[in-house]
Amino acid sequence: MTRLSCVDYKKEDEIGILTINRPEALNALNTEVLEALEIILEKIEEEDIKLLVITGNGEKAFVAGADITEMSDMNTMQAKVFSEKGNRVFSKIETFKIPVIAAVNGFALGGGCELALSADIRIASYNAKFGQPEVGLGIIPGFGGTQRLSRTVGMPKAKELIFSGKIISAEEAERIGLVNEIVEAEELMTTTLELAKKIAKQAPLAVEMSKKVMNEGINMTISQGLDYEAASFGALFSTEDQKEGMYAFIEKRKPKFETR
Ligand code: CO8
Repeated sequence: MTRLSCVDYKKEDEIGILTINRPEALNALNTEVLEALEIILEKIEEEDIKLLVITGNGEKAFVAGADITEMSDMNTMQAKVFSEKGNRVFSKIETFKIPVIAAVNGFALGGGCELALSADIRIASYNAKFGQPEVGLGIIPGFGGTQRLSRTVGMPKAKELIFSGKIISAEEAERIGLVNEIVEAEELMTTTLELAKKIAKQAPLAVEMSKKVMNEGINMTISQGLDYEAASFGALFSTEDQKEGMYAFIEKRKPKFETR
């Protein structure tokens, strides 16, 4: 287990687990937490893992937002710097080579919802709650919410949530596509790790490339995206994993992927 400030990291087989550990403030993100996340994420990038899980410590909150106390007296420049710091960390998560799953164990509000949005997949417990309550504080989402929420749930729903600041249940979040799956709180980690292990069994380069092609393709025209897919599809045919995956099928055995 590595601990830096209020962020814990441990490795379980091929899966990394990152925990925001500041339960006394419902895991709110202050500068210290963001800086610790930035440093730890850089270290994790060098680790031999196939998937990263991000969660919050305690039963109540995933992350209840950016730290309101710290933000309250910021001036324009400080707020911009804080927003850019968060964006740097969350973009790193979004573009992480390996898949990232957010295991949302409670409140995911403001910056917490934005952190979950930067992951590839969100699994939530029934007690999780989601929302972007920033307008009630006189600000707007500043860690990517205005961009990633609409790309995830569509512009009308994102506008409804951001304009009203309303907090929605895990069931509602699942209904609108913000959450992939909801489970009982005590099953959150088991379910998340089951999915993580299933992903970890697939050909690593293929998983990595599908993430990249999907993430980058969404900002392209459909024809550019299809060209990008074809080029990436072709590139995988010069990997051992493609030969192993296909020959294992033909030889009726389980593939043994050696990459990474
Ligand atoms: N920041 C700082 N402290 C917090 C935060 C937060 N976001 N959320 C909770 N806490 C603290 C509380 O102050 C309290 O501390 P203390 O015990 O010292 O009084 C402790 O955590 C427990 O919280 P509560 O007593 O309030 O617990 P409740 O169960 O009564 O309520 C809620 C739980 C509903 C989650 C409530 O705490 C709440 O509304 N929190 C704030 C939610 C929020 O508005 N989040 C959005 C923040 S803004 C944001 O995230 C913007 C992101 C972009 C930033 C861009 C940079 C410029």
